[in-house]
Amino acid sequence: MTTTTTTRFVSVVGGAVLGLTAFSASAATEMPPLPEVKGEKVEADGNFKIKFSIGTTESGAQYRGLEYFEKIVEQRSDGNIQVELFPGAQLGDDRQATSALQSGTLEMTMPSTSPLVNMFPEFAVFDLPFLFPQPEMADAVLDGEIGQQMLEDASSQGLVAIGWGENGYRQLTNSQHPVEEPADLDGLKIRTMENDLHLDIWRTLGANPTPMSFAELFTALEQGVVDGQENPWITIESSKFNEVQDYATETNHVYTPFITLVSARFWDRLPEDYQQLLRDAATEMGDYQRHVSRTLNDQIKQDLKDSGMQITELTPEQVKVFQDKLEPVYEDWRDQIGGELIDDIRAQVEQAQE
Ligand code: EAX
Repeated sequence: MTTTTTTRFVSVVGGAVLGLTAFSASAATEMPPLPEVKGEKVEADGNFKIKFSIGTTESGAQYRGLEYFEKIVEQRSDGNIQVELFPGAQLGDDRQATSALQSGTLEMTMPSTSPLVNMFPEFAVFDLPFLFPQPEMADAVLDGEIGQQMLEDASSQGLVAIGWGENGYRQLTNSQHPVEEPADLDGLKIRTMENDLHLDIWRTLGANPTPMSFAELFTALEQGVVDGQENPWITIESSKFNEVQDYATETNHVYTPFITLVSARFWDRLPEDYQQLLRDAATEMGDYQRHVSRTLNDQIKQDLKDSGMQITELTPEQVKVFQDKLEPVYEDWRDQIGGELIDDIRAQVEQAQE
C-alpha cells in the first residue's frame, strides 16, 4: 500500500485502524468501524426472523449499513429479532425482492427507487438528471417533509417503507473508449436500470440504452452484450465492473436513493414497540450508510484508477454540455412526475445552495 493511500485511509476511519498491523491491497475497501448501539432495550413479546436482501455485494457501503441495522435490532430486541443478511441479489434483484416482500416470502429489502417507479410514479423525480448538486441537498429533501410523505405513500401495496439510504451519484463506465462529451456516446450500448426516464436520458444523449436487472449486469458486460453501464463508484468497485470496463467518466448525472422496505405481512405480526425499533434502526442505518458511502467515495475512485481504470473527470464546462443536452428531459417528464413536486424540490435545493 502506498503512503498516500495509508494516509487517506487513516484519515477516513481515524484512530480505529491504528491497532491493525497488516493491510492487503484491498484495504481501501475496509469499512469504518460500526458505531455503538444507542438506546434502551425494547421489551416486547415474540421471536422474529428477518431475512434482509440487497442487490449490491458484501463489500459495498450498503451492506455495511445492513450490518449496523442487524446489530441495532438484535441488541435492542435482546435477541428476540434475528436479522440475516443476503447481499449480491442472491434472493433476487431489486424488483424480485420487492415482490417477495409483497407475497410475504421475504421480510426486508433496500432497492434503488428507480426500478420501483412503475409502482410509485413519484419516485421518478429522483431519476431527473442533475437534480441534487450536493448529497446534503438530497438529505434535506429525503429527511424532510417530501421524503416523509413519500415513505407514507410507499407504505401500500403490501409494503411498509421505513427509511432512506444512498446508492449515490451515478458514473458512466464502458469498455470501448473514453467519453468526454455526448458525441462520444454515439452508438454505445448502455445498460440502464428498468426505468423509462433513464432510457430517455441515454437516448437523449445519443447512446443506445437497454434496460436490464442488476443481477444480470456483470455477465452482460463481460460478454459484451452491452458496452457500458452507470452506477456509483462504490457499486462499480464492489461489483467488480472495473474488471470488464476499462473506461469511466465522472458524470454524477443522477443521485439514486435507496429505500428501506418491510413486508406488510411481516410488519402486521410485529408488536408496535418492535415496529418502532425497526423504524429507528432504519433511520440510524441510513445516516451511517450515507456516511460510509461518502467517506469512501473518493478513495474508491482512486482505487479504481490504481487498478487501471481510465477515469475521465469532467470540467464544469464539460458537465454543462451534458446538462444542457438533458434539459428537455425535465419538460418531457414534468406532467407525469408532477410539476409541483419538481418545483418544490428545486426550490428546496436552491434554498440549500444559498
Ligand atoms: O441494487 O440496478 C442498479 O444499477 C442499482 O445500483 C441496484 O439498485 C443495486
